[in-house]
Amino acid sequence: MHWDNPEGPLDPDVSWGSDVAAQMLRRLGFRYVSMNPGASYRGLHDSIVNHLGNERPSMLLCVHEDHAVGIAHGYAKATGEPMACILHSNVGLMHGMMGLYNAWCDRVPMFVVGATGPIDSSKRRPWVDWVHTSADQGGLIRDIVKFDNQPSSPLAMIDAMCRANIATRTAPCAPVYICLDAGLQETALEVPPAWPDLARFQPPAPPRPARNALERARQLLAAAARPLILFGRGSRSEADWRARIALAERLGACVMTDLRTGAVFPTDHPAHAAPPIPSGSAADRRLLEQADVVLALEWCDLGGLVLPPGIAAPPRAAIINASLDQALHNGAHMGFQQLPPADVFMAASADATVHDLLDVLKPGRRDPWHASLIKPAVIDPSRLTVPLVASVLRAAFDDPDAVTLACVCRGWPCDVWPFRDPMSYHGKDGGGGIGSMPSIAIGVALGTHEHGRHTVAVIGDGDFIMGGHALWTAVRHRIPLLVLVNNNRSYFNDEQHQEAVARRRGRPVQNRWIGQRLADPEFDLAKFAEMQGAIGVGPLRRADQLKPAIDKGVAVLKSGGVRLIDLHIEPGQRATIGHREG
Ligand SMILES: Cc1ncc(C[n+]2csc(CCOP(=O)(O)OP(=O)(O)O)c2C)c(N)n1
Ligand SMILES: [Mg+2]
Repeated sequence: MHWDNPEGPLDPDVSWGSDVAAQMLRRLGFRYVSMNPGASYRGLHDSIVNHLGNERPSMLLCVHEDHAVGIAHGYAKATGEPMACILHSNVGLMHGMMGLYNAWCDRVPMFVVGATGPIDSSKRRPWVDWVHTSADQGGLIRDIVKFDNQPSSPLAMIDAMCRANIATRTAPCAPVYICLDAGLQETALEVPPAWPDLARFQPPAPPRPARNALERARQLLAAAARPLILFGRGSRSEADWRARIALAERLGACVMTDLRTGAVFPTDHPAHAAPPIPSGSAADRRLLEQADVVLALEWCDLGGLVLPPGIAAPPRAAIINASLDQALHNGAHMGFQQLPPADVFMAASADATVHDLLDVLKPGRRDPWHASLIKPAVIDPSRLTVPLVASVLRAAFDDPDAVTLACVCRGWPCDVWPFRDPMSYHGKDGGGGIGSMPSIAIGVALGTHEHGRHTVAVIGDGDFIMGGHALWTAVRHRIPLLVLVNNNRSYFNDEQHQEAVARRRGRPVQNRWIGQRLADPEFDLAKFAEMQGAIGVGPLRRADQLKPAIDKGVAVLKSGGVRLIDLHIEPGQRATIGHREG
């Protein structure tokens, strides 16, 4: 990766308000900061460059604040750690807001630094400082961050940044926002502040299940003949991954996972009994109807799974729900989903619950009670389909299990490409805000590259066209990435919605494409990539073009480059999911 080195002597003295904020970013351990520049934080910008030497943190220059947030989001998905991100005044914050909403819904940590002012109006430059000053800037996003603060002195800055750091890293995780007054940033300090001992300002360990709730769960699970485990959000740790497998094998459970969240359980394990598509498949329903105990571990939408529209009553199974999510529910947005019923509700970390259950359940090993309902994908080598793409891509790597899929498009065949470790796949955008996946994929690549993994992102054309100018940042900072665009020249998800509405109303379904097709002209995505310094290939229209293009793409990825392959996949060629999204 590549970071810009400043020239000339660094100023080691902490002599300006913004030097304190820059020092705190370093002391809190932030290695990178994604940003788009702006005068509201010109003080902090100078401190990062000329006081810290653009090192720990190093700046990742983005061409849109949505990218700055998305990259921090992807980095958190891959590493479980927050990345810092700076958003200029109210306008940069407004640009970054959709990404923040995605990050909030995805429950990832993120340390967002903002700026406003000068709050002291006598220090404001005419016009621009006035339009870029808001009375309560944090109020724009208060509903989608865990903590926000606008400190008014260097000591208050230290306090606020320590507190925000603890908040964002405490489960359930979510972004935090510290807004720095431009006037305070540019105030000369008489003496540098005393730094806190950060070892004494660490986040608490995630809460474990209460003893009586754990005992009740143990009894239910020990007596269960057909336990079903729903593994939702979980850590990236190998030890937690192994513990989940051990729990499923101990109980003889069937397991479900969800493509909305990152890999938490091997999809090719015999216990993994249903395809990991978002909830609502026929296989999901069959398992739910037969299970006698359901153990939900931070499942992202338990209410929607057990009581979707059209289902009159929840399954008969006893439901054990371990989740911390309720700590983030507020009245502003309904991302808390439908209220799920629970016979045992544990306000506990899902991963801690797995370990605690293993401690109290009798040793042993049982086979899953139901054979897998995952149907093998049909691969027709003569047609350019998503399953063919998956199988050609997999064959192109010597060690495909060392590849990280930042994201996959609809219809991705998890039997062709199983997830076998916590770094193999990183889930969706969290809030359903499209345009974010290119940036999230770059953040994932940044977080995984140092672990020797290669990152591939499979992105829809609508999503890519909205946010694809994020590729420039990957090229600029030498973050290797292979992007495959599943290009059906359409917002196809929404074509399906229009078709459904027309059917219900007895109107012509053939008009479903109007206001949806991305054609006449078609986007030239290869040029779009080339324009940003990446290598762009395509459009590929025939199946026989796939292997040579993917083989070259993998070679570019391995040599540290950024390559995009535009794949023209016929509209309509994707798996239908239970509930359409969007
Ligand atoms: C910011 C935003 N705008 C619009 C939508 C509505 N929407 C949901 S999916 C979708 C289509 C995405 O197109 P593409 O990435 O090409 O995937 P496809 O459905 O074609 O597979 C749209 C427009 C959204 N979810 N977010
Ligand atoms: Mg599309």
